[in-house]
Amino acid sequence: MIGSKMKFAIFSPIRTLSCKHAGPMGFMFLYIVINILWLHAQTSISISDVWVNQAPPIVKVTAGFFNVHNSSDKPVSIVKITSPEFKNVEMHKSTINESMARMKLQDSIEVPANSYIMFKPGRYHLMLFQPLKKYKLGDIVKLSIHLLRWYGTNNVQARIRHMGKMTPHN
Ligand SMILES: [Cu+2]
Repeated sequence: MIGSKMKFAIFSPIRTLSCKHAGPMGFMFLYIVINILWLHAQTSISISDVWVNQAPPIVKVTAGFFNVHNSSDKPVSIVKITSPEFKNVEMHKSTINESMARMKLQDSIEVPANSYIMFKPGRYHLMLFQPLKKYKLGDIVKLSIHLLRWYGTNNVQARIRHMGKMTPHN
């Protein structure tokens, strides 16, 4: 009866968890699962080349860019981006429709398995509204990239750069 023994070995921690008086074994099991998921999430998503455009002082909105690489075998979605240094941050996608450049608010952006997405002028970009202070070239601003479910949040630092004449919407 090896089969039933194995079944018990696999399902008993789950049964322990669903039990009203979850014992130390149940907590240990949960702790291990959370750690495995956390470790997996930490190693599967990497953010690079993060920068924010230096807008003229009177302009209350600017654009931000980065690359996101998903090295896991499952798609991972970016669901929100926040910054303590801007009142609001949105994710946008630029498109050209009947030779008119438009942008669309994105509730979430999925990074396919073993792939990457580049946020760059004319494509995906961040819109950062109402900076809480003035920034000069080379300054650092903080961004938090929130991922779906247990993938958690990546806190990154963005450098203030100048993107020249190119706007995120063309
Ligand atoms: Cu936009």
